[in-house]
Amino acid sequence: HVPEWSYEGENGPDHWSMIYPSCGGQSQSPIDLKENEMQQDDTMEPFVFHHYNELPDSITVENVGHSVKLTFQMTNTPYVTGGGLASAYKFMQLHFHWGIDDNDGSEHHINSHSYPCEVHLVHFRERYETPSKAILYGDGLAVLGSVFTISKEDNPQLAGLLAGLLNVLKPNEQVTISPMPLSYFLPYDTLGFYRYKGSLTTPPCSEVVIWTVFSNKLKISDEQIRWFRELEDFEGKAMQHNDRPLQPINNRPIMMVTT
Ligand code: GRE
Ligand code: ZN
Repeated sequence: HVPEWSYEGENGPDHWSMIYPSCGGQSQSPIDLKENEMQQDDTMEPFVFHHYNELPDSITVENVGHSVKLTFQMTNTPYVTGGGLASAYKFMQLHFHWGIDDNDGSEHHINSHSYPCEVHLVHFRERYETPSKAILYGDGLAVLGSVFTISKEDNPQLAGLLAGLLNVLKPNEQVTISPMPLSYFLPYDTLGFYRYKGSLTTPPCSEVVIWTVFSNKLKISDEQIRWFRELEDFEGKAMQHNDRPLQPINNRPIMMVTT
């Protein structure tokens, strides 16, 4: 199976816009989040995370060929309000981006520093009813991103997920893993964050995302991150990295929230 896009070679990021025009747009993600070029916003109310601490009935892990995606089966769908968002955004899925080695792999950079891994919690605006309708609007999605730093010790909160990866080594494979709360994928302190308007970081690169990247970091060990790189892509090759290169900011305002 030859994919329409990939992270290397003929179908790599420089070529995405030939088939997916939005990928060549003016409000693309990811970007370098430089604090000295941001405006401080101390009027924004904090986020409120609803049902993020509840245990789901189950979690499905799927190899989607260019990443690994988790969906949560639960009675009360988690949703987020506050944090400068206009209204409620419902959780859809989370997925990861990582790099060839521990020196890079995060999609966003913070003060020109790249981190080895980044998780994206993708939400759609509830008033648009479905994800497919939401992506027709510039404020259709809210993605909450967190970068990881390397810890000496394994992060025990990731153990269940990483064990599951062994069962989804090939694209389209799925496995159910033991339930854990969505809050495991948010940093402990979510008060500090960066905010800007951007895009999906994968084709079709739709410019429909209100981005939040938390300034606090999650933790993962080098041994743990290696499991992600073992996953196979659509071409049967190891998914060594799936981080899109930095995109131009083009004068977009970037806000920094610390209160
Ligand atoms: C991605 O595929 O990486 C992605 C989405 C949706 C929102 C943001 C994002 O699928 O990075
Ligand atoms: Zn992503």
